[in-house]
Amino acid sequence: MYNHKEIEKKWQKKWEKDRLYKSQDFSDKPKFYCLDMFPYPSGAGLHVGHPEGYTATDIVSRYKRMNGYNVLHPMGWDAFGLPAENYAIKTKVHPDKSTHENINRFREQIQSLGLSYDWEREVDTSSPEYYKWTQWFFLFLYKNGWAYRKKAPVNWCPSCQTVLANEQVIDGACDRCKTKVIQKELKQWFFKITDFAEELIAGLDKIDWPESTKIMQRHWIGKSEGAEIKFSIFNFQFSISVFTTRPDTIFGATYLVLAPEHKIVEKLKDKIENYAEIEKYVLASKKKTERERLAQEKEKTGVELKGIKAINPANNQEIPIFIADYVLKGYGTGAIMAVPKHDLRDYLFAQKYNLPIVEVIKLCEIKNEKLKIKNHNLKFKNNREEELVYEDEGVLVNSGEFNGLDSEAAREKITEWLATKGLAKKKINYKLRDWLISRQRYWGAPIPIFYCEKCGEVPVSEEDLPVLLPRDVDFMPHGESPLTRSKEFHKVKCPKCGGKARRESDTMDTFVCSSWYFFRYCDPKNAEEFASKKLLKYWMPVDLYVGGAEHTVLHLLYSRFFTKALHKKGLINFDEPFLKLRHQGMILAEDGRKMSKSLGNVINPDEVVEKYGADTMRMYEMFMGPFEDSIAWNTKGVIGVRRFLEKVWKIKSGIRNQESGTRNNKLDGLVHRIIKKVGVDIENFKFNTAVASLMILVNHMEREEFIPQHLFESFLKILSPFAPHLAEELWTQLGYKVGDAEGSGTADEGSKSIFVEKWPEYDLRLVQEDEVDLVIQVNGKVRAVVQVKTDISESEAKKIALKQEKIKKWIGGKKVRKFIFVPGRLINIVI
Ligand code: ANZ
Ligand code: ZN
Repeated sequence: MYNHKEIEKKWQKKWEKDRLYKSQDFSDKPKFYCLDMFPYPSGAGLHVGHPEGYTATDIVSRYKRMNGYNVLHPMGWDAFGLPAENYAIKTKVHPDKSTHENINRFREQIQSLGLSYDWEREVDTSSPEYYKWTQWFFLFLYKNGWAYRKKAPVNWCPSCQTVLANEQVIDGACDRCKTKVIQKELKQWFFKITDFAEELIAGLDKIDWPESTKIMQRHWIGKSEGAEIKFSIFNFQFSISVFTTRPDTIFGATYLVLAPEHKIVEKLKDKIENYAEIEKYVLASKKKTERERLAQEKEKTGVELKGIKAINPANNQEIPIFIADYVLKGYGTGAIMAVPKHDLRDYLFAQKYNLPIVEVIKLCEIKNEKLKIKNHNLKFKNNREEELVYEDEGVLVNSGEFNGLDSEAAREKITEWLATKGLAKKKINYKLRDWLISRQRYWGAPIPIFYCEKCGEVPVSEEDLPVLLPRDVDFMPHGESPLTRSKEFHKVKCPKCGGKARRESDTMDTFVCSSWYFFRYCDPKNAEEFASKKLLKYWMPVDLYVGGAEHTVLHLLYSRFFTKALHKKGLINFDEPFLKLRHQGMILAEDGRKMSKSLGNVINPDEVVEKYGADTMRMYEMFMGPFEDSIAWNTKGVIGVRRFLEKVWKIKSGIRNQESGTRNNKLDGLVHRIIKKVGVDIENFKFNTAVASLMILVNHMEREEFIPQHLFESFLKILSPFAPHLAEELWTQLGYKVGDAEGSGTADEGSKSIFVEKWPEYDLRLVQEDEVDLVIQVNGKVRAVVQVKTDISESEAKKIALKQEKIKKWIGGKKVRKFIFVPGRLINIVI
């Protein structure tokens, strides 16, 4: 009987004892680095979604090993983070304790799935051995001018007296107490990811990632090309620069709008007649979050700076200047030229404040088909405003000497023209902002900086790392970083002058920890470097990276940024960390909804493993459907997979070890075809069809009186990445000694696991034998070729031939006079 409980535990122990999955640093074999996104060890334990990706990488890892690769397949823990701290606030359990309990549970759960990780490389981002190097990365960026401090707003809950992460702010209110969240300015640390904007875009072209993820990254970086144009202020020495992507519309710019925080507002104080009103507006907009300010549906508000005017450099007209919160301080120059006829936001604003609307771009119907189509889409988008606002490109009107040019040419010409007068320059802007890494939190890696009364900001020297996270900290919210109150932590002297100093009390965003963990796996025990150059050179870049598509834009971007920074400084010889990326789809509950505790529809992986076995669980998750698709759990499907494995177990009793020569021809061909198919499917992440092929094969074998052992062995080998425990068990039962799991401690001489076997080769002849190209002729002329079974009958061949669209066309409704059939080769239709 197939007793999964006994088999699975037994082999898991044995594999661990034999260190079967240990990766060798350096080897003659080609290397393959196969990585999972490491989990956050949450209190809820493993979710059935985790094993989906983990099984996929496990299959690939086992397959690659059997194909002669030296595989690095590690696992670890993204252990710092807010949930553990919140849990601590609620229950008073120290985050270190709860986190490590969770890690132990996760590890056990993962191990129960028989995943082939090299556990000797396990990393835990909350351990000092690890975060020492997270701090090292901070210093590395700092020394190169890529880490700096500036004031920035944080979400602040006045009732909880604490800083909130963005995800803790729900509809502008504190997630916990529902108090309205305000913005508070704090001095915080940033990483200068913006220095790498261009490289981060360019690099995407050379990596094999899902197109949708690349698009999200490009979008996030948000490159836009345009010009900075100077508008002088009437009767005043200052001018205002605007950033625009549409210099072609400048003759239609009928007013300027500044962000409320724009510096010039203060400079113009004496000139502005309604300064009190302006100040009030500025104050009010400071209270809004950026998201609120940008909300499309919100009515636009603003105030005119009375008493001053700007001059449109294209037509020298005097135009009014407003401040309005729909213009953001942090983007472009924080000022825009408003073109109400051709920009919807400007249009709505102009309507409200009665400002002139001038048309300068017209759709040219005859000249340009493409524009017509674009315009059609726009109408669809804007519906009501469609006649009034034209946001697309076209031909210039009301634009002096530029009339008649198309937008693209006009952008160039107008920018050039203004540039000769020193009023414009080409400019590229990025939406990407520098990465704010300060967290006013306890459970994270301390930022290795001192503040000295005399010397100011002083970096901790590398020899003094790690800056240990003090253990006895009151992490209850008191309105400041919890580390501020640790006396122990601040008992320090300035390393430069020996004077009075204190440590930075913010910790780092946990995304910093996860931006470099894949380097650490290459050399996890190294105490001198985050990883040795040699090992990085050997193992990196990651050949295959698998994880969910949600929440990964930032992680993937930050990891690429770290890689590019190291590369720029010559510390590594590659500049993209993840060559190939794949995302698994989401596993939904049986009812088709998202699994959630409150809906009570969560499937517990432990129960599935307990009841049906890890091999069933693994194979079922691979069989559910295409790997990237979101699919609902189905217990009937689980049972089906279990039955399949039981069949495999039963078939084994029909194995005959026969002399060669007595080949089972039919089965031979099928086995070879499926060896090929499973290999190709694994390479292409088509695990579901690989499992389906294995099932077809087993159904055939079931019908055979006996099965030659060599064929069954091949079958076991291709089954083994999917159902490793069962395959190993049957492999030994066939007489391959793998040693006794409870045995003497050392692996026996000659004990050979199925996983050190070679992936079976297929016989090209046998693969092809089963299918042939059937040539279809009409009146002796070749009109089509189709793939058919080798042994196709005449009547089947006729049917297939007549079904082909091409053939139907050639026959054209005429009567068929006769068929000439050459078995396995050709059919000729005579009309
Ligand atoms: C004039 C104009 C005419 C514009 C027109 C658009 C259409 P992207 O593509 O996102 O870079 N803009 C510039 N800085 C801004 C800021 N700080 N806050 C809000 N809006 C800002 O968009 C660039 C366009 O967004 C710029 O081009 C500017 O409006 C606006 F028919 O200038 B445009
Ligand atoms: Zn000092």
